[in-house]
Amino acid sequence: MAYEAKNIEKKWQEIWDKNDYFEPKNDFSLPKKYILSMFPYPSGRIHMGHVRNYSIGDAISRYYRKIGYNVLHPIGFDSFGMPAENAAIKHKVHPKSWTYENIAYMKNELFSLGFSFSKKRILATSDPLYTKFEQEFFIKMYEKGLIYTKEANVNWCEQDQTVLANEQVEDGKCWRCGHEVVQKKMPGYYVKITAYADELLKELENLKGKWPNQVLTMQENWIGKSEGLEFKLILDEKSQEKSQENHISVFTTRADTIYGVSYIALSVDHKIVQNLINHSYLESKVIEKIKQIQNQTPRERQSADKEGYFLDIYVLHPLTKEKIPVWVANFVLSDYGSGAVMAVPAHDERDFEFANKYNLVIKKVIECESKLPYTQKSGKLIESSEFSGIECDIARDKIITYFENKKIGKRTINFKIRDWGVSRQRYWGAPIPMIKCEKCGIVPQKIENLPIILPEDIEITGEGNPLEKHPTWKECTCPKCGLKACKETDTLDTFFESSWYFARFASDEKTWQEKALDDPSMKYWMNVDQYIGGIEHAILHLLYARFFQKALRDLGYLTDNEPFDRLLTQGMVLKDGAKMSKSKGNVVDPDDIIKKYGADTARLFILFAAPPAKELEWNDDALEGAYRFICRLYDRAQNVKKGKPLELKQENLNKEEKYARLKVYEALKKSEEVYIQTFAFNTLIASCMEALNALSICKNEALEQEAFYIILNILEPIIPHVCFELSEQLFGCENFKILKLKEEVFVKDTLNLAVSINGKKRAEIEISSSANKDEILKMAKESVFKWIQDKNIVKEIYIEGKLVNLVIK
Ligand code: ANZ
Ligand code: ZN
Repeated sequence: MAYEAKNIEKKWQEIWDKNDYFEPKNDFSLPKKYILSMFPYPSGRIHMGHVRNYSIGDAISRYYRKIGYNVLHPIGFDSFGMPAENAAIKHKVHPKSWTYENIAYMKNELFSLGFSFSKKRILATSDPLYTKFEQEFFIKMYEKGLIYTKEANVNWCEQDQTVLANEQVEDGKCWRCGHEVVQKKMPGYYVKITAYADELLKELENLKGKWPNQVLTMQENWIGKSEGLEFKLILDEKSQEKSQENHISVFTTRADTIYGVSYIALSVDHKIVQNLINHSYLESKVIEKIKQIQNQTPRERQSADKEGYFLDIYVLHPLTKEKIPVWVANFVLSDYGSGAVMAVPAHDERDFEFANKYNLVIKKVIECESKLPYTQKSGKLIESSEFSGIECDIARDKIITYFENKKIGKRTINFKIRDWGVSRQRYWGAPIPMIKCEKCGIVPQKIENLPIILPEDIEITGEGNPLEKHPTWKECTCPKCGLKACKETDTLDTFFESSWYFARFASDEKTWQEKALDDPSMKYWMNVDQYIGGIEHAILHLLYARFFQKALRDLGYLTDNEPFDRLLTQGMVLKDGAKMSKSKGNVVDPDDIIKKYGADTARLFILFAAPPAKELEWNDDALEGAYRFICRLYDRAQNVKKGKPLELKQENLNKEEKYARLKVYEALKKSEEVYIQTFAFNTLIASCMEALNALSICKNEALEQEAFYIILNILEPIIPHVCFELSEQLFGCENFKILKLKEEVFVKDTLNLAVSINGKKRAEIEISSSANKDEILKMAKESVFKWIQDKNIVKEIYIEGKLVNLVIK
């Protein structure tokens, strides 16, 4: 019988399915593991990145089941979003049918790879039942003040005709389509992620060692906590009159440089700038320039050449009372701190460049040898009145305290992270469950009326908001006053859906109809023990999900503080050095591999080709190699004696047999560390190959039997179909237990000793570990006979287990 992947794989997939092998058990007394790979977007077909992601998660899940854990390993589809609408425009299909056809196809592909997903807990985030509870969360958050509306400058993608959150703008471009993002003032709903900024930052600490450092650092920088001083600079009398304000607030992280301030820079959106424009104090040429800058994205402003205009107003320095000129400048961010900067050109790069360009005063206040700007945070203060001579770290604190004592400023913390804008002007998303009533204003839908679902008769042209253009959908009555009102026509950012799917998965599916999340399941299954997915979500999904966990905890739905205990970010799958992608035309279709070689070969290749966190370069030869390995394993198993393995007596084995058995047990030992700790599946597979090689020169039936029992067991989480098949053929059991390590196998019964003469190594001997000193010395002398035959040995030194040294004359 030769190896035939197709039949074997079909057979076992049916058996697993029939026996509900992969369903989590509702016995909450068992130890549990919740293993989750990020769910896919139903783009149409599974790609190699998915195969990698799910092969890793599957191997871990299968291992934990094997050692007695109750395992939750679910899958679903992140199924709202733009591509469905783009397909609708291009191919005239309805986004819903496009999506659900893709889901059906991809589900089949996933199960044909033998992934041990629960079938009862599959969900799609576009299901009305999912929308229902998502809208419930939205309303609960709104009522708690965690969601609010405001009109603000937003990132707008012309291509996708929709708003993007800050996290979804990468290098000034749309994360999805790569189109340049522009600024647009619009009303929208915002999630108050900033309310959790401190907690989101603090708890990164607890994730150290469990999440990749790179992800932790990216989140830390994104949250961007700065400690500093906020204080007011009073405008002189004439300037107050002109600007209609009496002061300017600034935020500085470098209070130690307070004596080096030589001008104040305002952002173009600062209230004072607007007031000066409104009262015609600025030249039309300047106003024109300011308008231009206002239309740029923050990023464009940052990368442009420094540019600004003197506003012909002055503030007084809070300590020296000197007059300081006020400028408007393009490099000052509108929505950070107070949108105004105390500029210290001697010690700040941007301030320096600006001062140079406009010939402004540059005043050095930290002692340094190097040329200006000197931006390091070390050195003693100079020209700083009573603070001169103090190290700047200490001075910074002293100056803040001084401001606080005089009640002219306060210690302040600023975060870079901004609230998450979730309104999208697209059709294929969860409707925002809010109503606009002329009398009552903005009113949430009633919980009992959820879900608010999408109309199916819709025209999608790619222009304008489809729900807004629908003739009747938005008509409704106000839940508060009963008058005619309007439904909100924006839908939710799809990251809203993926922020809580892991908790939904953990709920008993029998409760799915009635409630969002069921308590006993949340307490038992959450949080996710091992999460696996791409690094591209480092600050998008992974940050939103952490926020949701905390918000849902505070709304009483969940108890854990963090959603994901451990995180593995798998590396990309490359071909010819580039990421596999349709646009580059270098994709390998997993379906083709399954057809040609079978699912086990695909899985073995993907886990053997590289450690999971590293990039994986596609290699046809290695794929062939994986297939040949499975064929050989199968062929050799045909000659193994059938029946449960017998007890093996270590002392009855010869040298080669002992070595082969050692290799088998080494692989067994390694399996524990790999499946639980390192996930270096490639090294585990290599160990199994080594063991099989060592075994090939032995002719011991019982040893072979034991070895196959163990190796099939170790490899089963990686190549499950063939391992189930062979273990059934050989041992008549379908799911067998990992054997305990036998310590005697690891006891070496021979060891190698170096033999030196006058300290110089001349030979090596292999001795039995039970040999005594006399026997060892005798063997040692024989091994170096030609060097000592006509010499006198004056001293014989034996260092136990290490070496023999003969001193001769
Ligand atoms: C004076 C100073 C002197 C500053 C110096 C830096 C160096 P982080 O660390 O990112 O929080 N700043 C404050 N508000 C700003 C805004 N709206 N747009 C642009 N820059 C702004 O940055 C804080 C520092 O960035 C602050 O400290 C302020 O400049 C500037 F040698 O104040 B500093
Ligand atoms: Zn009303």
